[in-house]
Amino acid sequence: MSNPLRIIHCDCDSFYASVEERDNPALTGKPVAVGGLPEKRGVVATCNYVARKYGIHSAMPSATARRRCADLIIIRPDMEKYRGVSRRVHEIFRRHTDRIEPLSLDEAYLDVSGCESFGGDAVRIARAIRGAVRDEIGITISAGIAPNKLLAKIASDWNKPDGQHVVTPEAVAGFVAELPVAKLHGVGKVTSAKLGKLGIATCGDLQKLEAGELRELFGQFGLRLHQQCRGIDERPVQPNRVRKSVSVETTYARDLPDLPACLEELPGLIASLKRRLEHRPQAAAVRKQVVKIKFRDFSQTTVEMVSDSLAAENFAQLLATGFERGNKPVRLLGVGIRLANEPRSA
Ligand code: DCP
Ligand code: MG
Repeated sequence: MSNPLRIIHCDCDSFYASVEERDNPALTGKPVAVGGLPEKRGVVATCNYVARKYGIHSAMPSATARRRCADLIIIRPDMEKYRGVSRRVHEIFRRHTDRIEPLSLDEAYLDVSGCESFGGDAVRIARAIRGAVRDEIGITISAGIAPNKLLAKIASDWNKPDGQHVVTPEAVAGFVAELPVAKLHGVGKVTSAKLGKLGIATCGDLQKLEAGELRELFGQFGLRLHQQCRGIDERPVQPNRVRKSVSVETTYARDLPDLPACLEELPGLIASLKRRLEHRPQAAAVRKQVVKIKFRDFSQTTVEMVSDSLAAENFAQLLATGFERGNKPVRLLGVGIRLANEPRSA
């Protein structure tokens, strides 16, 4: 019988911050965040584990983070560098399998069933990957090893940072019993709240609902919940998953007062969108152009149009339409594109 432990979920530890620490040993042991500046209304992209002890986390305003820890060292992100490190991490993955599904720069699922290295032993493969990432790249990566994607992803968090955790088929029932429902794939705030009202907090609680009841409540997704809360997940690892959209956005230090001020920002945003696209591994066809606007009162709108280009005049038109909807000062602007599912053959 083939080894049931076939999925490894790999996730680098405090990724951007670890890369910065690697490159500047003087940072070792100090609280470090990577993100925007507090005085420019920046946010924390990530922070190291020393900073996490102060309650600092991703997406927190940098000003709040600095209040929680006066000594916090804040480093501006260097995306080019992180993309380079990500490519090298992926090269290490590929020594063991081609079946790799990237989730973000620092995270991927690997299907190692039938792999030759270590006789396909996922636990040893994970250990080898982690050793190579540490020795050759100089950062740490955690891994979860399990029969499926759902369990592997949760397991990679279990012994973070710099650890791994295995969920054997025998351990699945115990593993999910106390697991909060919010950890399941597709369960966000809305579903969690709906379940909470029914007194359901853990997968163990959720198991008490019949498939039919869950279907009543959540439709088709309810049936997947019925499986997921038992640790069942049949989603395959999908290599070459094509990203469906790419966008860039900026929060301004001072609100942009009117439409002309917004239009002035467009060329810069479009230029950085183009740079972002240049670094994509595969070129997919453009299907839509999108503009996102967040107003001073945090209300937000997006406008999109069918298009196969990045034409500046289209972005300008979308911006004008979106601005009209709020007609007040703007704190954030974003431009992006949606892509076709099929990669354009290069
Ligand atoms: N990131 C970001 N903004 C967020 C979340 C993440 O810019 N709101 C970036 C910075 C992270 C990277 O993506 O370094 C990877 O995200 P993770 O969620 O994996 O977080 P970390 O790798 O930083 O930490 P962990 O050790 O929890 O994986
Ligand atoms: Mg990570």
